[in-house]
Amino acid sequence: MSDAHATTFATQAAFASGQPHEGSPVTEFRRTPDRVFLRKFFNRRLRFPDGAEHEIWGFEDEKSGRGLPSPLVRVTEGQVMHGILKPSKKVHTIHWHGIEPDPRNDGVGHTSFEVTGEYTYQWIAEPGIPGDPNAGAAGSYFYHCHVNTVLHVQMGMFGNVIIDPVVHPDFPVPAGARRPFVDGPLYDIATETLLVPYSVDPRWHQLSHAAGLSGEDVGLNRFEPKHFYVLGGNLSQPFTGGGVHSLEAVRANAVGHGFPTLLRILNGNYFPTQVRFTDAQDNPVRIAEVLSHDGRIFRDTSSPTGPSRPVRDVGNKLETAVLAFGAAERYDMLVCPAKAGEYRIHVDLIQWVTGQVLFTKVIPLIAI
Ligand SMILES: [Cu+2]
Repeated sequence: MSDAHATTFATQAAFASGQPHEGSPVTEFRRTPDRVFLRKFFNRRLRFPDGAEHEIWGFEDEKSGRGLPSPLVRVTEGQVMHGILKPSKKVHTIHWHGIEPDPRNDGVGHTSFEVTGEYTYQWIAEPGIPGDPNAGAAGSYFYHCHVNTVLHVQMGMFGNVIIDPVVHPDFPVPAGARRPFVDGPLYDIATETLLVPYSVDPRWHQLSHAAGLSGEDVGLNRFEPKHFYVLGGNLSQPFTGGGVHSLEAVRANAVGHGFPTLLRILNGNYFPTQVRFTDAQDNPVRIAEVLSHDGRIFRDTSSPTGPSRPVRDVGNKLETAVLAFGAAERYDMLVCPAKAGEYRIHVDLIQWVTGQVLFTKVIPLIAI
């Protein structure tokens, strides 16, 4: 079969380098926003916790400073989100990874355009309905540049997206607590924590904006990390002041001490990564209860007519001491240490061909 309207490309390189560039395209079907986020390109050398300095590209807003990861986008289901991209001199986009808006607002050049001037991305997070596996957007996502994607994401052009649920009358929310999704468990706002493994191949950080796009071999098939970091921090305060936001410790509520703690993980690496929860003597402890993956809730869908309750509510809590995941994956979990004291989160970076553990970072987990 042939399609007279289809465009074909002689090579992958021709396809990748031939993206439509637009100056400042209009946002179609524009609505009054509930939340507006400015995302301006920057480049800057940043000093990391191991003393190394790397050239980093990222997005900043009016208050964030020039940091890594780029500032959080956090909205509530039902809100109209506007994300204003100002790419500076060259072309960039913002891809809203996992959100799935229409093509113009999804920031993928292959299906829309790359932006040279300014563009306002617009999307609405769909409200959840208790027991409905097909409704609701609440969960953890991320945004990143989708121009020369493999390079630009490694350069630091990514940030986290969190969508909070609407409050349903059957699932009220007391002060100091929140739910990860409309009929999810209550968690403690004060200890909610973000964990983002990220590694650096310094060779990549010397490449230029369009390196490899015209078919020349610049070695983007070889990722050889020399540094491994765990970014993130406590989400009860915004990350400000720029620089590298590194996760030094996790504070979590012990069972019975207030609402449990929610940990949100985004793998900012290209290699498989795993987290292991142990006590202070490095014995595995099953204190992580996994709630959702990539913004999708683990529900019991055994009945074709529903309701589809969270698996934890039908006797199938997903409790574990270890969790492995690949690039760009997100997991949301409650962390429920049995008693107050010191625990540990070990984060392993794994070579994707050999399976060898290249780096391990140990984050103290202080249960209170
Ligand atoms: Cu970019």
